[in-house]
Amino acid sequence: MELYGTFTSPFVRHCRIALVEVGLPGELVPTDAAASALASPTKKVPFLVDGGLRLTDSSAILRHLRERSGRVFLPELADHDLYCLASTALDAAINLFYLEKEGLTSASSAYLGRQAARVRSSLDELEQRPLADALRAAPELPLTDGELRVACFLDWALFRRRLELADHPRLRSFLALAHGYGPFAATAPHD
Ligand SMILES: N[C@@H](CCC(=O)N[C@@H](CS)C(=O)NCC(=O)O)C(=O)O
Repeated sequence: MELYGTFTSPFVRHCRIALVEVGLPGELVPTDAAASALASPTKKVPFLVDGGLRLTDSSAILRHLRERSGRVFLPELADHDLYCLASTALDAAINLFYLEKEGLTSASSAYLGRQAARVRSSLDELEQRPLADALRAAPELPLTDGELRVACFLDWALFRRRLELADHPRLRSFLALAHGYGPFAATAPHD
């Protein structure tokens, strides 16, 4: 099984964590934007090749990995919503990141302003959600996929200096807990 992606992408990171967790043979094939533009119809990473199966989105890849190890992907509705909330915020934050590299900012576009507001309000909402902070008695337990998506989002945004968590103490302590989880720590973003 080959997972194509970069060492910085939070979507790829979530799949790398799942690959470690499920313990199936598989490897990350480093792929830059130019290569993914040729190799995947979405022109995004991650994408996955497993024999004759080709998957083009992290959600389908995670479902495939979880199901291959006999688990149900996102079995709890609340965790599924958490996953979607973090994914939407992450999509918006990544769009802003790419567009700002080209000189387009939330000050110059009403739509980008809404994207920035979406990231902020999602962060405020995440601060209120029950995450595996001090509430979780056994920190060595794997995080849920909703929680992993939140952790991948936050860690990427901090790595890229897209946000600070000064006003979000619960998210700060949640992320500290995630850093204590081996597969999360082992997949930290780097250029
Ligand atoms: N919905 C996709 C999003 C993946 C995504 O946005 N990947 C980014 C990297 S973090 C990408 O490849 N962007 C390239 C581009 O937008 O041109 C998934 O969950 O896999």
